[in-house]
Amino acid sequence: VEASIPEPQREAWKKFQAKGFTNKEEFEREVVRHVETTLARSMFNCDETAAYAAASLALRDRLITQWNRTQQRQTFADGKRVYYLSLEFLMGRALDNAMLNIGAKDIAKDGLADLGFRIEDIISQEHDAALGNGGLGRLAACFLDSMASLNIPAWGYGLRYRYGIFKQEIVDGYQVEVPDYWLDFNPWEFPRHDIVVDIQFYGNVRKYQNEQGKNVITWDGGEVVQAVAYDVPIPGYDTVSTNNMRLWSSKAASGEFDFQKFNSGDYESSVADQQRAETISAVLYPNDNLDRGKELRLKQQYFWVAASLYDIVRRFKKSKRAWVEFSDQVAIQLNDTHPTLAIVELQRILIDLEGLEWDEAWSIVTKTFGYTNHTVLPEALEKWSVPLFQNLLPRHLQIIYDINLYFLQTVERKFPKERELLGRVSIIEESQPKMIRMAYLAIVGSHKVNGVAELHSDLIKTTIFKDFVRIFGPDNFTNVTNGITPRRWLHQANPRLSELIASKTGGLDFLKDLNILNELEKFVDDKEFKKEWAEIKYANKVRLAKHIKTTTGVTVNPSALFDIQVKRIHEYKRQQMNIFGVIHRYLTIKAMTPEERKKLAPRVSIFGGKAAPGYWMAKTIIHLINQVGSVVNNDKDVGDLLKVIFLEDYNVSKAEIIVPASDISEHISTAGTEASGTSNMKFVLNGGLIIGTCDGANIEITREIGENNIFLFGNLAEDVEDLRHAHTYGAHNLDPDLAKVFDAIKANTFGDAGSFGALVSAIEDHGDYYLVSDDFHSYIQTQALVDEAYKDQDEWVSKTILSVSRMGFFSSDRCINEYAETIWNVEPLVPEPQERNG
Ligand code: GPK
Repeated sequence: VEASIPEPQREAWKKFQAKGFTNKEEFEREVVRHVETTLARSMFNCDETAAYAAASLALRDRLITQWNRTQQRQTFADGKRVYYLSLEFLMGRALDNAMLNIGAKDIAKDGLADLGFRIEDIISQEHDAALGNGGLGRLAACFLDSMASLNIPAWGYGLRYRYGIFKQEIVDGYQVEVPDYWLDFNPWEFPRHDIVVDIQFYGNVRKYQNEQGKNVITWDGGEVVQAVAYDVPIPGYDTVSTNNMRLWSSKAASGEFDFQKFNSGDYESSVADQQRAETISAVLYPNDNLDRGKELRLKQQYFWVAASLYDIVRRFKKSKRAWVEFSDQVAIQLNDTHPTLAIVELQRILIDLEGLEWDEAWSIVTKTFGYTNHTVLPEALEKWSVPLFQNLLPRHLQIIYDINLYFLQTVERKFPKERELLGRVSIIEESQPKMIRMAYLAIVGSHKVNGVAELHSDLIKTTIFKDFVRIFGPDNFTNVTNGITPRRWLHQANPRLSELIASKTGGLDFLKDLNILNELEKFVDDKEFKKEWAEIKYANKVRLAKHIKTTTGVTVNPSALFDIQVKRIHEYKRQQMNIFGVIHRYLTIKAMTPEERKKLAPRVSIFGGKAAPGYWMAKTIIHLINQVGSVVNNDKDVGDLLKVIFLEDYNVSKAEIIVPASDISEHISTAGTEASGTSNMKFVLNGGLIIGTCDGANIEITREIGENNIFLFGNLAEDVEDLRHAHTYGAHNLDPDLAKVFDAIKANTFGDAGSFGALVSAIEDHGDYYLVSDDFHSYIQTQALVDEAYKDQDEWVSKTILSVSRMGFFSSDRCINEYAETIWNVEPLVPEPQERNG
């Protein structure tokens, strides 16, 4: 239905157009209005939570005006849009970012002060939007920020989980999971109760000839669930462009809550139907780099993909263009294989519903999609069991079989003599039961496949996707090295450093063009500058020390070297190697004379990160870290020389406190396992150095900042396979220092050794798959180099300044520009000057 206001009445609309605030007084008026009318409170009843709510509502009024105009402008321009499909968006807090991006932070700060509040206290009231597990989800959030900031017409599509990633509590040294119910009050989302899509599951497929003699395929019966849209505005930095993130929430289809059943007393089953529908978007699966093949997860994937594609196709059809133009209007990026069903769903829409021929449809599909791979770990590559899939999505299975058939036919024509090749690249794995290999489906259905750092992109081409490079040619495979948004990860997290940089580079332009950081290079030997630089780092460490004190009760010395490893707990990321190194340090200190101890650089080893609830080994690592902490932190011989801290519930807002406070951070995955890593970039950008392996983006960071400014160690990716082979078939010689660490653990130094048996025997007896022993010596030696280097503070500070000055490459703006040019073929849509700030 057309619902636009007729021309004669539009004058009245324009006169009363929502404006929001443009100065401090108007901001205050809006805040007070929201406290009094929206929240029904008063100045006698306004705590920080209420002030946060009212300030956010005032901000969002401004945002929504910009958002509406941006959408109108994009619709009118009728150009190409990007759709970023991601099951995870790890957004963190929105208020500070919204204030910064729309340029209202100073107004809000002064206005809130007039009303009796400190802006920092108000910002910290907000609950993180934690709809993601780790790097993959945070990358999607940085990308949204960059796409809006670069004026690229783009929508994010995801799921509106009722529960985000669980909150982590540490009880007696063990991780305990607590549900994250975050939607109590969320001013940043707009329910669109008028945008509802019916999504179908199960049922039957029928094939028949219609009156014109054409073959028709229908899919019906089964269960129907409704997808309701919730929109979240995504403001760009220093632009009025405000993009949209649309999250789908599931609810029972009308009629699903069966009043007949209800009235006849069958309450339970009528309620059960409703709950079953709502379960689909209820919780985020808490696994990082792991696929578990659960039916509900597949339901989530199809629910989200089908709703998003319905939306995208509907928008395209409004433009009345021919189908061949679809990929001129639409670019869809698949964030990992989670949305791969979109390929099948679009093919289904085109052939079953729109009546296109297979080949014509398939050509549109492959031009539309791009696929980003984020891991080579075999346990993370998605596969769906054919029987499970057949039951839930019978028509989609047929289409997958057809896609596979045509694909294998072309392979056979191209490589007629290679019989085994067909089995190797088949989308269907001939196992018991048969499995659908989602990464293969994603490759076959996309025009570009990319990895997320150079080494990773090379590895996928030479290992897991090697056959596909031969089949499709090397041009279909490319690299786009990850990036991070400097708005959140420099300016918001480290306001003083940002201010100092601004004072030397002529303002905040570096937040839009991070290569401007280059200009800092001339200050590497500037005494005054270095002093300020070092003071800011110290202040950030004091801030973290306070957080440590209030959350753990442990006092740490801010002058000590802060050594930080925060990320999801995983054997491949090797937090176990870090804690073994800490134990080695502890044993070394214990064996020293008091004189020797005086020469040692004091260190605080800080850990943080969540273990997947079902990942027992990761939970054991957390337990060991806490046990080591309770022994070391209470040992009088050690004092300030070593403290071991586990920070509870690592998340985005805590990262904003932790990242600016590092001297050294650890990125020590087994070479070849960490696709990119993004926290490595964040730490260096904030004036910390890193110790790391030659893995993921560490390699490119080294290239940019120079090898004198990074502590690299360990075996190379190219040697990993041979080393593993040697463990399996030769004697595995345990590193002697590591052997001493194990002896201490076995002597119950850190509590019952039995608790840690599995950790030790993974290395001693089960092949040491992650090469902890092989890399241990190199790791310990390199940590000693860190100690030495830290003693020369003057040199250390110069290294950090030089490093920051060379980090421009790692802006997610650079990264998004590469996607836009090489994969999406999409142009920015820059707002007219009069639209800005008005
Ligand atoms: C990769 F496969 C996955 C996954 O399931 N979750 C996840 O966070 C990460 N990732 C990689 O492990 C990181 O190396 C990478 O920087 C990040 O994705 C973003 O690309």
